[in-house]
Amino acid sequence: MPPLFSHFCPLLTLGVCLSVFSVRAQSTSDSRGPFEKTEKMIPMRDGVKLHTAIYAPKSPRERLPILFVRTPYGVDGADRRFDGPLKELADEGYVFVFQDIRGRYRSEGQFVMQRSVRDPKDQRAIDESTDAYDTVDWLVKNVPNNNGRVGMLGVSYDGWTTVMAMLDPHPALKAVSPQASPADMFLGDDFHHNGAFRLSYGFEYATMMETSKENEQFTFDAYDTYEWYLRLGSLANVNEKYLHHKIPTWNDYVAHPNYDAFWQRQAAAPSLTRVTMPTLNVAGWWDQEDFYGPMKIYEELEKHDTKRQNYLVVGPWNHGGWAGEGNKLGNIDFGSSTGKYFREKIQAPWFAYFLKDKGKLALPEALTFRSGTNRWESHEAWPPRRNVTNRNLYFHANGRLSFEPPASDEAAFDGYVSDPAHPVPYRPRPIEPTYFPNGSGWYTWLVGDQRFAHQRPDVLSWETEPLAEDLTVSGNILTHLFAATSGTDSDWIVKLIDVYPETYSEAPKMGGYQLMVSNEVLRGRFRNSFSTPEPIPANQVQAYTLDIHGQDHTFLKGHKVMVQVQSTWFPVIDRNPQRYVDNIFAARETDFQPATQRVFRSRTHASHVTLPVVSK
Ligand code: PG9
Repeated sequence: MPPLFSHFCPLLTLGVCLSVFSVRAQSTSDSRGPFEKTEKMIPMRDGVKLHTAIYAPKSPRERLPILFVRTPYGVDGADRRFDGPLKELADEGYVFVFQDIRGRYRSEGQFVMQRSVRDPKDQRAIDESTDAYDTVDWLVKNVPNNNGRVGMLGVSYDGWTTVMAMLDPHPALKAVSPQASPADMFLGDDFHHNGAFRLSYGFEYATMMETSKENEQFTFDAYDTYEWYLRLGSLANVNEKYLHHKIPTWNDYVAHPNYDAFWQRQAAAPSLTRVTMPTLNVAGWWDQEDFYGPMKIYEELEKHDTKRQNYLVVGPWNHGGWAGEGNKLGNIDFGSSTGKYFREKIQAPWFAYFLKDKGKLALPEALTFRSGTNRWESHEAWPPRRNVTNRNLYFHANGRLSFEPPASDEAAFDGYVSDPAHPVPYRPRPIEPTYFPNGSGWYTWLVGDQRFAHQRPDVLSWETEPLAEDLTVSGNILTHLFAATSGTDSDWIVKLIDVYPETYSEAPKMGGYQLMVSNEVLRGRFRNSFSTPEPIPANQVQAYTLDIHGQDHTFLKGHKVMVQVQSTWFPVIDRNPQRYVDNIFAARETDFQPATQRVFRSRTHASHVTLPVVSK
């Protein structure tokens, strides 16, 4: 990430922390010639006006399509992106339009976090879809020399506003690229994963967005937020001590601890019942915010994609990482400029094809970057079916992992004590605030070396022998855990890890590196239903199925495959009290208790990870 862009920047793909820059001059000039900037307050159907910045090339050679971004993060300084993440598109030639969504920055109206889709029976209702529609309608009628076609794109929140626009689109909206858009905040994106609350992100994002109309970060009195969140104690203290019920999204977390109508209505996934236009879905394998979302959006649209208009690209990126060069993420080197490749060879030609009738479309159904071998791979479907066989990797005694199932019927298990008073940090401390202005480990924690957790007494590990040949996994990875807890609720966290050989000659620093390739958490109370939680019967073996997500990765010859299991991941996940309480947000200090955990590896209770293995 260029230094200018590395700070406090929820929308990294746009490459600018818009809120910290002041407005630039009205006319901007670069190698492509000057852009003329105009600012408009565009009226929506209910009279609310939205602040919109329009950048039109001053002397276009032809009538141009419009590329439109809707954002809650402020649009001032958006033209800086023409020399950054939007360069390839700017070189191609578009009118660019950036809009502050309702209630944010200089737009009128009220901001609602991921405003849910309107009731179609209510003629007067508005949502992000109607705001996009009304704006597109105004743009095609009022922007001089436009060719009548509009495209939308954006990352994360801006990806989600793109998804909303495609649900019920204006006829001039012809192509969209939702990138790292969340699809379901309870099941897999920013605020919860499988019902486990993402404490640090949920708290810091809600306060950043809802303290005022502009981004405003919560001020911690500790550099190491691990310490701060631990001192906070139970979640009830958030409103009692800090927020005083003033942050609507925090109040929603508290009022909706289960997957109820509130979360189901907010989720985009159920609305994706038709493909309304060509759609380029983009995701990053190591997206620390929204990986579930783009994969789910692709999957849902794919069910209705009779005209083959739904595409998927997944690269070796963190959240919005395709805005940068993409050669490296943290310590991991991918051997080429994957971000530049995406922008130049995929995104720019894709929009030019649909908005300008230019060129040929050479994109396969799904294009994924395979880490390990570090190559782009084309697929006829995602998850791929051709040459892929599911193979189970079983947990054994003495930390061994193997494709052989356990033979013995003995109640064999490995165990640990999970203590919420001493939770396992999710990344090595100090854990700076998420969008800390002086840099934060947040952006790369998913590729961090897992050795810091490996030998902890509250983390279990199993690993294979060094591989005799490459092992490629391509598709969705499932974990089947047979586990018992002495408590009545528990989190189960599973991490699939590529262990580099100690004699890693090309890069000695990487010797023994433990690279997490897939991971997930399941809050035990939701093992049978996300809507109706149930206590876990203490000390009884339960079967847990946990989707630890898709991957396209080669464990190279000589590397080992490792699985780690633990029950805390703090403070990215709040501490499960490990005593069942109806609403974890109302738990008291006295509800928190250590629990003895057992993970079974017998013939009848054979815990394992199912890998989609590619045959040669
Ligand atoms: N991950 C951010 C977000 C999107 C939507 C809702 C809440 C958070 C973002 O980067 O925009």
